[in-house]
Amino acid sequence: MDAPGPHYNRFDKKDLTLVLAPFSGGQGKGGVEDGPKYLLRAGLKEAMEGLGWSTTISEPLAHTDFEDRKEKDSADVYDNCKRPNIVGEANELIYKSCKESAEAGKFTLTVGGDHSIAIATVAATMAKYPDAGVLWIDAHADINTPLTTESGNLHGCPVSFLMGLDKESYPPSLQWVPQCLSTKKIAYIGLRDIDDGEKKILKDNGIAAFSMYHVDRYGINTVVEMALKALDPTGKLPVHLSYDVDAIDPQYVPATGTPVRGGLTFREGLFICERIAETGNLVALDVVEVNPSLGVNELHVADTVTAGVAVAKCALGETLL
Ligand SMILES: [Mn+2]
Repeated sequence: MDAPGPHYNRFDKKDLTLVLAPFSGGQGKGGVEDGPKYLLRAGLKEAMEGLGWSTTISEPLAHTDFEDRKEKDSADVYDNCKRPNIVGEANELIYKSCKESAEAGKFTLTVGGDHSIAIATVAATMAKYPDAGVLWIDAHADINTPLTTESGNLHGCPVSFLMGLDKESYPPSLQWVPQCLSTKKIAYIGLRDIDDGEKKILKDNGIAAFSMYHVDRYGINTVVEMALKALDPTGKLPVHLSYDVDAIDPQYVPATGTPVRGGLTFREGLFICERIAETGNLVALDVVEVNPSLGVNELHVADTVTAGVAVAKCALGETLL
């Protein structure tokens, strides 16, 4: 095993694509589309470069006004699902960018936007690394299907689309999504707000799900080890980290769409990233659900945005010493 500390031996060079995904159509609130802008303003790109990553920005959504369509296209519904057309189209564009990055042998860092964009990011990782596992850090499981979702917001459904759960219920605009993720290749950390339908899916499929109870019971270090083991007992396979900032307690990360009390401390949230970086297996990272519009004051916004940048820094090699 490598010495402690971050490793990126899977990459010949430290080349990184920073994919901007300013998309809010997976949920109803405005503002999360400004996440990338605020993260960049807080120095995200420079931080990556400071850690030795040659960073290229990719803007797959630059030519389509999805916000305008979100506002005006009231016909964009399918059964229970809200805005499936823009979710499907935006994800197709993001998928192309992420896949291109992965195929070029680069690390892919995607910043949202709401968590519906992980349909694209995970599918792209799986296209290049079919044996990869997904570590999903979140207060929510995001594994509703069109049949179980109560809100109809598709940011609560990306995992089910990737798995092909209840696939007969999918809107046409999402039928392109490769059903690439096995129920054995995802592990959750941070869960604390799960719908009844989701609980049943998690149980019926034996999905590795570590809630805040497990974090309290075993401590974050043991929980991360258990999650990694569940994905890959050998510790050798690639890992995609999909990080919803609402996993961290709203005390530290208040400006997010669906905050839930009782979350990870700031250090626990960063430790997960540091530890995954240390495995040398991380190939892609998503940082999602930073919503600058939902801060009650400037401090809320600054806390949340800097937490998002810190997640990326810790995953990409920053250490305390
Ligand atoms: Mn989420």
